[in-house]
Amino acid sequence: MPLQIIRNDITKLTCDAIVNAANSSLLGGGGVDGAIHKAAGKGLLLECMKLGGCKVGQAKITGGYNLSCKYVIHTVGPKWHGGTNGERELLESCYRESLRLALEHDCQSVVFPLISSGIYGYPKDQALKVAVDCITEFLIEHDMLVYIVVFDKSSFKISEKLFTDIAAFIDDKYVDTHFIFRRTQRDAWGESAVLGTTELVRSDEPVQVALSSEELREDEISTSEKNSFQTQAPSISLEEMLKQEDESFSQALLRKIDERGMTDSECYKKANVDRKLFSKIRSDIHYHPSKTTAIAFAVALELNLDETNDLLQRAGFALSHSSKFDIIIEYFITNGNYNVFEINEALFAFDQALLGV
Ligand code: AR6
Repeated sequence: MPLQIIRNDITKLTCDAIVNAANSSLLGGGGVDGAIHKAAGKGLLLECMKLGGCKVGQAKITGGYNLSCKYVIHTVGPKWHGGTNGERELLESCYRESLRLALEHDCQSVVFPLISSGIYGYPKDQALKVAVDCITEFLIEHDMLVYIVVFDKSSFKISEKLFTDIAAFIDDKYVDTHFIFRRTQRDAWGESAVLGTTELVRSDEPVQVALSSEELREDEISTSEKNSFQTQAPSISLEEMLKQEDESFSQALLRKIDERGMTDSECYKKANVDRKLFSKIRSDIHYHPSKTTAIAFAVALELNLDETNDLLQRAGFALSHSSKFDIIIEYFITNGNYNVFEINEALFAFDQALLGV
C-alpha cells in the first residue's frame, strides 16, 4: 500500500528513512525528536552538530545510527499561531522537502510522524490532512511506500463532524442489522448462539464466523446478484450481459478501467494499490484480491453501491451491515466521497483495516 497510516513508536520501525519532527537547532529536544535521538545514540547528535541547523519548512538528512533505518530526515515544522501565519505552507514544505531528500537517497520506504502536531500545537486533524494531501500528491509521480505513524489513539483525530456522522451512520445500519440477525440467528440456532460479524467469504471456502448460516450467505449473495442486475445499463445487449456475468474480478476491473477512460496507473494510484500488485492482477485473470484491495479498486473507479457489490462478488466478497468496516465504506460511497485516503483516515479512526493491498 503506497500510503499507510499505522499506530506505532517511530523508533521501532524498520524502513529506509524515518522523519524527525525537529527544531531548528537540530540538536534534539522533546517529543518524537527526543525519542529518536535517544534510540539512535550519540552518533546522531554528533552528525547533527555539523549541519548548522535547519530552517522551518526545510529538511536535512543524516544516518540512522542505532535505529533500524538507513537515514533520519530532520525537518522543522511550524509552530501553530492560529493558522494565519503561513503555517500550512510551511508544513507542506516539510513534507515535500523530506520526500525530495528521500527520493534523492533512493529510499523505498519512509515513515513520517505527524509533524508539528505535538509540542508545536498544530491541530491534529489539520496536520493529518496536510500530511495526507502532500504525500498523495507526491505518490502520483513517484513509487514509494510512505507511512504516517501516529503514536497513540489520542494523537489522531479526524474532524469531529465526520466522526459523528460516521458514528451515527454505523449506529443506524448496525443496530438494524443486528436486530434482524438476532432474529434470524435465534430462528436458526436458538438463543445461545454468539453474535459476530458476517463477512462474506469466497463461496468455495467454509463459513468463517458463527453467524453466517448457509441460508444467510445465500440470501446476501442473491441480494447482491439482484443489485448487480439492477445496475445493468439497459443499452447493453443480452450477449454482453451474459459475458459480463462470467467475468472474473480481474477482467471486470480492467473493463471498467477502460470504460472510464482511466489509465492503469491512474486507477491503482487512486486505489492506493502498489504497482506490483496491480501487475499481478492484470496478468492473472483468476487473481483473488483481498477484500480491502477489491474495495479500493471499487472506490478508485467511483462505483456506486450496487456496482461495488457486483465487483466484490467477483472476488467472493460483499458488503454487509454486520461489519463496521463495510458500513463505513457504504457511508463514503453513498456520500459520493471516493477519496481513498480520507476513507482510510476514517477507517483508522474506527480501528478498522485500511484500503489498498
Ligand atoms: N513515535 C511516533 N510519534 C510520536 C512519538 C514516537 N516515538 N513521540 C511523539 N510522537 P512532537 P512537533 C508524535 O511534539 O509538534 C521537540 O521538542 C506526537 O504524538 O514530537 O513538531 C522538537 O525538538 C505528535 O503527534 O513534534 C521541537 O522543539 C507528533 O509525534 C518540537 O518538539 C509530533 O509531536 C517539535 O514539535
